[in-house]
Amino acid sequence: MDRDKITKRISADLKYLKEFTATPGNGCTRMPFTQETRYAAEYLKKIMEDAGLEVREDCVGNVFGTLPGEDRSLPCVMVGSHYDSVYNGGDYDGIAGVISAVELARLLQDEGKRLRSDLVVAAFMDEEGCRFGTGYFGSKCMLGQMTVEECKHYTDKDDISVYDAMTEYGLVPENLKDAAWPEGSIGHYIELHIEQGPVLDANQIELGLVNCIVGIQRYIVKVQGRSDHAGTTPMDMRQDAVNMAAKVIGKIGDMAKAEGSGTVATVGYMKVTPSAMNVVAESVDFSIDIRSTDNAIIDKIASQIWAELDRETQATGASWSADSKLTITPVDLSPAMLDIMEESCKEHGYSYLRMPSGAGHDALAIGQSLDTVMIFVPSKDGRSHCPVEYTPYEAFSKAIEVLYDLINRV
Ligand code: HGY
Ligand code: MN
Ligand code: MN
Repeated sequence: MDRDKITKRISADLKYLKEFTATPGNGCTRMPFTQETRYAAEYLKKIMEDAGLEVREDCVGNVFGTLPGEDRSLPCVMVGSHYDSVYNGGDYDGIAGVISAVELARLLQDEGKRLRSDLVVAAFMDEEGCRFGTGYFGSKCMLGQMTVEECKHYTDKDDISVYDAMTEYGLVPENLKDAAWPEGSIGHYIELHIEQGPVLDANQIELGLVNCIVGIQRYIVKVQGRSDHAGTTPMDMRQDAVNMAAKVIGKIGDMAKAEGSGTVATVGYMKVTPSAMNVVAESVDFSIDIRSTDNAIIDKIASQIWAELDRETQATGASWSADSKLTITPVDLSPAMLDIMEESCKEHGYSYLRMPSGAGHDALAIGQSLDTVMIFVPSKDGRSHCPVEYTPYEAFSKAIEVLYDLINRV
């Protein structure tokens, strides 16, 4: 297979797409239902059409391109990823998987080949959940697992709901159910993604064959204290929300470390109210993201955090609450597709490692109910979700070669 041709085509697309960011010069910021996703969607539709695919954008912003198979009544092979990003993220997370899927269609066209079933290239909206605190929005809509009520519930930092953002974007959230694919219409889901961690790069391994994906629980916690004068209020009379939240937050990392086996817990977002130097904080909102391949460990850490919040708030007569943003269990991926990919790696002489994914991906949502697999390419120094995220384009061409074998053999 001409990997230079592959590298040349995907690099041209990725260089073009990285311009669709709200923070030029400071990483990729392509939030769902924004001008940036609109530009990216139009570009994806164009290159899918150029590749001879039947193209459509669904009622929630997912973009699909279909290359008809020999028997269109068969469940399709879907290959894809997401085209939104985190704030100030990298140029490869999600979008490189979408472009790699388009490249698979181009390769079939170059060879005048057809799969037995349809090949569907999928570009999902709002996998990251950064703007609204959700996650896997587009893929969950495809699975029929999102409701209009939830769209009204989830809001961004400016208190704009998913519902209003979709409306503003020109969509009709009431049509949400139309995004669901018929039961049995998707036979396999395959996702190529950057590893976003250090394992492949540190060990100089070319490809990761992902055998499981961690479960995730995400919350926004509010510690509700009382605002007071910072100078005149004695220390034993305070309900200082920052002081209470900090004591709990300071223990979360050690809770995860104590469990080992790749368990992680992260506080990535905090908001202090009223946030003034001479005012004892009235309240603190902070995020929690807990992940493990063992769901019981995730539940255990959540319970430990709730117990610490009880302890700190009861001591001062304050209170706390937690708003659940995401709860999704760990998923084991397709042994059969892993075996096909392993065979292909051996044929091509690519080094590979069967490994878990600490990042979520649309495959985590889809793999709960469908035959799913992922393939990783190395992330330089393990860095991701930041502007320095980097993977050489030729690394993708090896993964695309393995996926080309997979879609022809599955
Ligand atoms: O957060 C994640 O695991 C993924 O990057 N959305
Ligand atoms: Mn991501
Ligand atoms: Mn991603």
